[in-house]
Amino acid sequence: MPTDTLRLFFALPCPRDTAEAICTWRDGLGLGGKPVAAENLHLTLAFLGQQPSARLEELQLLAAAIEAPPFELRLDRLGGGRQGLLWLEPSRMPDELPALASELQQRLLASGIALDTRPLRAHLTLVRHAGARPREAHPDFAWPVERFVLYASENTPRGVRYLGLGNWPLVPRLQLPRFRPPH
Ligand code: 2AM
Repeated sequence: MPTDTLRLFFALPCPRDTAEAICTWRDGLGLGGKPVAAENLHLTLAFLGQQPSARLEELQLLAAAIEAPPFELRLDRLGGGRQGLLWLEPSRMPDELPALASELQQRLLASGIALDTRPLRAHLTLVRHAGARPREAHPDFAWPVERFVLYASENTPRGVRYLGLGNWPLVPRLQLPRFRPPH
C-alpha cells in the first residue's frame, strides 16, 4: 500500500455469518459478472477517496467523537445501477442510518474533506458487471449494526482488499428517568 495517500471510506461491515448467507443466496441466482467476496460485503456511509495518510489520526479522532445508537439493518430489496451493478438495499430505511451517515459527512466536510455531493443511496454491492438481473428475487437479510469502520481500499493482484483502520461502537442513548418536581 502506498504510504503517502490512502483510498478511504467509512462503512458498516456485514457480519461474517450474514455475509456467507448473502453470498450463498446470491451465487444461487446465477448472475455472472464479478461477485463481491464475502469478506468485502459492506454498506458505505461516506466515501472519502484518496486522502493523505498524514490525516489518518485526525479521521480516527473525528470518528471516535461520534455518538450514535445501534440499530437493526434489514436488507430486503434487490437494486441495480449502471454497468451491471447489483446490490441489496432496505425497503424501509431505519432512521439511525441516514442520521449516522449525515453526522459523519458533516464532520468530514467541517474538516475540509470534499465528499461526493450526491445523496447517500444506502446499498450493499453484491455483483459488478452482472450479466443478468433476476426477475424474481426475494432477499431478506438483517443484522444488528453495532459499530462502524474506517477502511482503506487496496488493489492487490488477487483483487480489492479492504483494510480496517479503526472501528467505533454505536452506543445506546442513556435513558434518563423523567424529572419529577418535588411536591
Ligand atoms: P459501490 O460498491 O457502489 O462501488 C469502496 O469503494 C466503497 O465506496 C464501495 O461501497 C463503493 O460503492 C463506494 N464508493 C466508491 N466510489 C464512490 C463514490 N465516488 N461516491 C460514493 N461511494 C463510492
